[in-house]
Amino acid sequence: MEADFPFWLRTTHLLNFVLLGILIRSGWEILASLPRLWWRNDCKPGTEWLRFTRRKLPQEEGVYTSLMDERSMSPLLALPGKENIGLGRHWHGLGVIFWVLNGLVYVIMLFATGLWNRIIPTSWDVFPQAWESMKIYAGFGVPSLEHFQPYDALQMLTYTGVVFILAPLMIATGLAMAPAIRARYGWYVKLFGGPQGARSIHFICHAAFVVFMVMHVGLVFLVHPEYNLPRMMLGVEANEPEYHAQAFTVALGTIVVVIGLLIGLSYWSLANRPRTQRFLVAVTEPARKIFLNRMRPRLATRNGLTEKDISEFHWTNGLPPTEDESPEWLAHRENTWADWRLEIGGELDDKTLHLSLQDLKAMPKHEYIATHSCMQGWTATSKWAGVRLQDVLELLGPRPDNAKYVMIESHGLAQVMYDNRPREPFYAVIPLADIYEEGTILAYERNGEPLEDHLGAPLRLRVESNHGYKMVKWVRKIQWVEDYAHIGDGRGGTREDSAMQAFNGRI
Ligand SMILES: Nc1nc2c(c(=O)[nH]1)N[C@H]1C(S)=C(S)[C@@H](COP(=O)(O)O)O[C@H]1N2
Ligand SMILES: [Mo]
Repeated sequence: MEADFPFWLRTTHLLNFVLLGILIRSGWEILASLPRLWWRNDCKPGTEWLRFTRRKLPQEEGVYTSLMDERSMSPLLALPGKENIGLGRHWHGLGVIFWVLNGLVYVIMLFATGLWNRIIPTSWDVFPQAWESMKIYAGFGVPSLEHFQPYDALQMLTYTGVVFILAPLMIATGLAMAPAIRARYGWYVKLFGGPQGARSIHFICHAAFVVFMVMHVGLVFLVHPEYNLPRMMLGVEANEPEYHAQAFTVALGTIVVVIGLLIGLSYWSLANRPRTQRFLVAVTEPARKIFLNRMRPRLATRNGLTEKDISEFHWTNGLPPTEDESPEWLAHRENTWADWRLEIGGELDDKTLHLSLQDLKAMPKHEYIATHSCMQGWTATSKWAGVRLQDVLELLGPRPDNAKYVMIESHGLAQVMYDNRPREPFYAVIPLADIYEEGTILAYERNGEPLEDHLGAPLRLRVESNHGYKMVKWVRKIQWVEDYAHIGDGRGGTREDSAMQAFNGRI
């Protein structure tokens, strides 16, 4: 009877397995980049509720970077493994896009074909019946076949829970971690207790998914396999032993092939990381363009943050320049920035200006409260103040026609280069839309105080719809550019180059 397990059901089910594999394995890569979970949104060291590292964190701010906390995972477990958070995030993005599409097809077909009534309970009797099944399983028994029509009460409840509660919660908490969403719909992120609540719930739901998958696969082989497997695998209702053997082989073979494929993706990814990055960016770019790139922050009105949300602790990524890295920056700091100048202007401009901190402070000041999020997973909420990037750029005169981006360079060097060449100055390229959004400032103050050294003194960039890696600290120079292909490795920023992140800092 083909209708029982129709082709669309078997196909979406198989794809779901592959895509969940991609999501879980790339999720582990992302978690490994900061192997700690918090409920507190400032991620203060020592307040984790769960950690996967023995490393003890210093309590002092600004001496330890999140990059130092990253763990290397085996490519057998994580996608791709070996400290490749950028590629891990891209794989996660690809997984999400296709998993959500596949899930939509499944749910639409479920209702279109009426098969929904097999998994969604319509009577309260399902609870006592499920309880009975549970007692049988607890005694290592198996409910008898007539309970499976085709699913028993416990299965119905579990499937309904996974499809209609767990999966949507996974999507909802995933969205709540995107900086672009947080800067625009702060109230939404507060529903989960803030970004760290969302991150922790996302992790707990993932654990539930893993437990479900293990039990689900296990029970398929243990509970009336001669009845289930031929229907699921072959779409036939046949209890003859030869069908059973065939279905068993197909089921086991499929699992082995999928696991092999998932591990293969890791090794394929690591074999040529720039190529993997290009491939994953190309596949995920349309979805990024449609959903995240349009979101603009509404800092003053809608992010819902108040003074009460300001963090007690602020993580650091990237330590202040040292004597070898920038003697110049150190000399300016000694001199409390009196002779320090921000250089603005470059190839596309007919003039170059040198602005002192006093010049910048004399310009209109913009101040707001926002939550910083590092792509590795930590967050911190602060009140930032500074001058709008667009106001500073206007001092150069009208924007040159061919100017498409602003390139921002730091006094500091990149923490690492992916191919181990000598470290180059940290830089980021910001597209027009981000330059003109509310809250894109060159900040010289945090929480009403001059910027501290580790936070980017004397001047750092803030682009609230983006992840931290776009927000250059210890800014030295800004200029209009037409393209970024010729800058660095041509990916639009130090973290894009070295960690192979997306050009757009929203994921
Ligand atoms: N010059 C420079 N700027 C930088 C970095 C860096 O390593 N060097 N790290 C970036 C990253 S990945 C993050 S998350 C933020 C961290 O900002 P914070 O140290 O002020 O918290 O700075 C960004 N700006
Ligand atoms: Mo970061």
